[in-house]
Amino acid sequence: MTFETLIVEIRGAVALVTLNRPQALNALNSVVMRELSEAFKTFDTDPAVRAVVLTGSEKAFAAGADIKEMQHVEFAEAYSSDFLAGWAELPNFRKPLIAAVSGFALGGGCELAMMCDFIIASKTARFGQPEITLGIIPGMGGTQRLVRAIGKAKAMDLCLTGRMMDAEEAERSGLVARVVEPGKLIDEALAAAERIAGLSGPSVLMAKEAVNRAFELTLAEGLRFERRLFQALFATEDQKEGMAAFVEKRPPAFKNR
Ligand code: CO8
Repeated sequence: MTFETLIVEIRGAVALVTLNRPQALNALNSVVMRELSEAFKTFDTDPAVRAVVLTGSEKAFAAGADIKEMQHVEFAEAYSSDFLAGWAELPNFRKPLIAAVSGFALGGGCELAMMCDFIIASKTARFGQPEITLGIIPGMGGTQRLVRAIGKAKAMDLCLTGRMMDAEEAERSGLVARVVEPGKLIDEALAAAERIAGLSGPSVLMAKEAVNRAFELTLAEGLRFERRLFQALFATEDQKEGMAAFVEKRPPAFKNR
């Protein structure tokens, strides 16, 4: 796959996607949006890709939506074209998706990281929603996913002041799953993705689907949904294999069915 704004490398069962607009600190323009959507559609239908890592550069995961591209947009045009709606497709990606964040993850960059299943951050990572300093507000989850990730107090602090938080604060707040030394970021993210890719495909997809439903459903409905998926997994060969392997004290050989 060849793109203008992305580098895609297939490493075994894992696709490593690197945002590649260094001249603009990986600012997210319409080309990035279109190319990411295209890449993820391909991964979704390619059985060889079993997990994805999304990263940026050492200096910036992404410094937000492209301000130069947005600068002259008018309301009527934004509303009629449902400006930015294309980004809403990404959370529909069904396979595991890890964000590996180094440097700035600001505005749309922080929102893009939050669309991933979890975030592994380098100690150099800085997260923020600086839209308020531009006379706008977050437009792709900064006022919604951030509240669910770190709670109202911190989300309000970030959205109203536009300040950045470092990796340590982000981990403490629950935005980030792991913080690693700068040179170890990609290795750690790839290792996590490879570990997931080696597990049973149906249970991995169902685990992701069930966790995401927690954001949409009441507790009672969520628990019922989880239980039905749990029960369904007993129809898979991989459940028989996983449990037999445990009992026989050997590694499982999953077949993804
Ligand atoms: N858009 C366009 N260009 C950018 C952006 C951006 N968001 N961020 C940086 N750049 C460009 C700069 O203009 C500069 O280019 P040039 O050399 O041609 O002037 C180059 O990248 C390097 O940037 P700096 O010289 O500013 O680098 P510094 O190290 O001095 O500063 C900062 C780094 C602090 C990250 C600074 O660049 C900055 O504040 N950037 C803007 C951050 C921001 O406000 N982001 C929010 C944008 S609005 C938004 O994201 C709305 C979200 C809507 C939903 C999107 C869905 C995904």
